[in-house]
Amino acid sequence: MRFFSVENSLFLNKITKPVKSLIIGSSGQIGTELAKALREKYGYENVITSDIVEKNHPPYFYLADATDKNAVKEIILKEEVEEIYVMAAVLSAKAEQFPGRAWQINMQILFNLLDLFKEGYFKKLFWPSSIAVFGPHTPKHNTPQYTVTDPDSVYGISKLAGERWVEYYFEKYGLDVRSLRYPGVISWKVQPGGGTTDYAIEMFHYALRGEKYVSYIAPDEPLPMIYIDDAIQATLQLMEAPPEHIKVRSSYNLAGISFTPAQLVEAIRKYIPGFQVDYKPDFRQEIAHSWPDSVDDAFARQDWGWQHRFDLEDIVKEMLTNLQQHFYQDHDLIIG
Ligand code: AKB
Repeated sequence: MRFFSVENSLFLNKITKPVKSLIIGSSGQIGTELAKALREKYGYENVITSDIVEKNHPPYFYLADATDKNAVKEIILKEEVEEIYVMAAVLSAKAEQFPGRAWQINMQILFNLLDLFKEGYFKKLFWPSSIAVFGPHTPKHNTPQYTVTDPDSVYGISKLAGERWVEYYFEKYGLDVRSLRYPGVISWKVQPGGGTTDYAIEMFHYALRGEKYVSYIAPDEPLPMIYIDDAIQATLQLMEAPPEHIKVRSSYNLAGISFTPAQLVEAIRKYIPGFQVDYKPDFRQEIAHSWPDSVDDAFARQDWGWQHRFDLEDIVKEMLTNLQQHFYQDHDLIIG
């Protein structure tokens, strides 16, 4: 369990105190679900959230810019935060449009946290990496944990640099930083913004609205993807694992499933047969093509028991059911 224990010398019984976490970027796609999962497990008041946009409310929420080190430090001190999850980043497609800004934001947030960590302000850090660390010369199929990493996107370069830094801080200063190379994350509650893999989520929305979708990814381009529940489960499992089990201190490969746009369309058409799709690949297709088709996450499985639960069929059912129920009630779809 994820509790620090304090010895009570008089009665020799263990008093346990829940760990207090801070999620930076808590209003985004992964941050929203992570906050919910952590709060269900450890109590609402033990999970502090913060974002640059105000979608949540105080108490336990702070409107803050994570590139401002002092703003983050103030939250840590005020709330006695012990563990931090950094879910704020400029994703791949957006980063290609604003390279300098994306690099500055992604790296500044990480360095602020590494500095504060080194200065002793908290005890454990989760920092997300991505399949974007791989590049055109990486083996595409079942991409291993240790292989060629020659990303040619700004986002990928920032993630790879981040991986090198977190491992460096672990080796040099013993900082307990943990990381996952997320594939494309499929979720229904909050849409991501600015990612290459976002097409998969957009397809569900268009299908449910009865609109034609124009895919910016080619029909036969496979990409590694994961359902949000699996992504959250992996994050919690990694953070809860005893430190001696964490053998990869850069970032763990993480796999769910892989599919192409054409395969996703076919799976959605089982429920919405009239769903129309056109293909007009743009610069995001080039990014997608430089990423793996599938990744090998054997290290995550061996070291801390990772196993994904959701396959394509499960994801399609979950997405259509939840989106229909929460956003498109007027669409009379029956999912068996
Ligand atoms: C993106 O498409 O940029 C992200 C990612 C794979 O890191 N979803």
